[in-house]
Amino acid sequence: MPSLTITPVAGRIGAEITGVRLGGDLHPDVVAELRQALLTHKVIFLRGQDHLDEQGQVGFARLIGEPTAAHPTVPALHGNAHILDLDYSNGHKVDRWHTDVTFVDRPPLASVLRAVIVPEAGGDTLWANTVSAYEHLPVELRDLLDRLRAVHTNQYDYVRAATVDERAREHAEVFTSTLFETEHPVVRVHPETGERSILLGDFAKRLSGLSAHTSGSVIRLVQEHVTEVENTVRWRWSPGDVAIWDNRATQHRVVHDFGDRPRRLHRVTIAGDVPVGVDGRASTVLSGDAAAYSPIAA
Ligand SMILES: O=C(O)CCC(=O)C(=O)O
Ligand SMILES: [Fe+2]
Repeated sequence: MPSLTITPVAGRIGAEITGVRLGGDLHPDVVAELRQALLTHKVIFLRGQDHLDEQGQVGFARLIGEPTAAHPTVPALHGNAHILDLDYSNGHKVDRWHTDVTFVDRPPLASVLRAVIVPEAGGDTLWANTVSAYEHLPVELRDLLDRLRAVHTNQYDYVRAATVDERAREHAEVFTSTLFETEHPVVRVHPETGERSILLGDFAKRLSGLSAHTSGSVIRLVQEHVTEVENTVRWRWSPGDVAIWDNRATQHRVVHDFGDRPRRLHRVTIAGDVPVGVDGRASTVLSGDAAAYSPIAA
């Protein structure tokens, strides 16, 4: 079995992996190595996976865990119930730092994103390491965040998108068609590594027990810290590239600098567990039932 190579891309996050042809038939030893690389580097990149189609992408994802439905509210790609079609010409716009699907009580463990059509330049994606972000905070701030909880909701982009254009408004209507609201700890304990990780991002709307004003200030302060460039990696896509991130230890966002040029990616998310805070308290649902979206990972 040829062994794979792991080359870090940035100082604190991201690694490129070569010597692997992704698919549903990967050797368990290779899957174990990929999983370990994911835990260590938080996001891993594999170029040249042009052979992968939707089925192959889902088949590979199954080796990592159980695929979720495409999304709690957005319909799947026609023909495959697990694929979210991120087609930016459809009014889709996710240009804010976020962790995927944190408005439910069981955000995905990982996301597997495959580039189908990308502009020749522009449309890179950024990831931030929410574990190193936590570790680089002074202990006084870590202590504060350890004790906070935040309410995450999918009702976030409706008003903003409504001012954009018709396609974006329609997308927002679908996105928010069922209200989901979950209270998560601001610091979660990673179920596999035991690392502490900041759980915020753009779906976090307020901090429990604090005023809207104070919540906004604290969330902004933490988000600025999480997304400091030293804490990030940036990927320049080619068609056939696959990025896999640990959704329990990262935030990400697209760089929306490609105007109306076509850009289309397919995403599969893998079922995650219910986050647990430093005090042992799990996240709690305030609104919406995510059972049809995803099982809870053991
Ligand atoms: O389009 C991108 O680069 C990122 C989209 C995104 O947020 C996701 O795939 O979860
Ligand atoms: Fe995302």
